[in-house]
Amino acid sequence: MTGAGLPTRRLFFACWPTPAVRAMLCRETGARVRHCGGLPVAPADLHLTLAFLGQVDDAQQAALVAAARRLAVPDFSLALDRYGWFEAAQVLWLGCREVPAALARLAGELAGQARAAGLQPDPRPFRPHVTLARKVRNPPDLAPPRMLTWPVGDFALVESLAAPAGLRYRLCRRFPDSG
Ligand code: 3AM
Repeated sequence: MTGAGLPTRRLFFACWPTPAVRAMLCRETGARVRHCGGLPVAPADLHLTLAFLGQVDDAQQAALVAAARRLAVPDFSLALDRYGWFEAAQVLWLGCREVPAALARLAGELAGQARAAGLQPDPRPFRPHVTLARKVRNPPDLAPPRMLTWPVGDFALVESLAAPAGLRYRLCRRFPDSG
């Protein structure tokens, strides 16, 4: 609910892998995830957050969807070539040594759209990453992976849902629309 009592959804924009990219991520990171001592993110939930939006009401969602449809279609390669660990969040992640300018631009544009819709996106600097495991309490093995290439041709609006076993994610729609 918003302060005005409107129903809301907890939403974020993300790069949402295709089944082929998802399979590659699982195949290439599986051993590292199994040995990190944490809770693996379900394969179906792997993603790269572009802009976390928080609680969004229907009117804000409609404005965000209209704005997202006007953005240029992403078309870049993301080289995933490093592991990292957010110690405070206890998260093992996969990311990139060099952030593609197109990725940083897309994240910045979406954060701008969120502000325009009256939301307050995360003010911290954008650190693109795919969370692989949570509750990783001790420093994991961060030796770099074999470089993985994710061809990014779209982005997605995703809902974060509280489930008995923790958070799960629901793909709302991709941009550009697939159909
Ligand atoms: O993509 P990852 O898994 O790193 O931690 C949440 C998750 O990050 C993050 O948004 C992603 C989708 O839920 N998140 C949750 N609450 C947040 C907040 N208040 C947040 N990011 C920024 N501010």
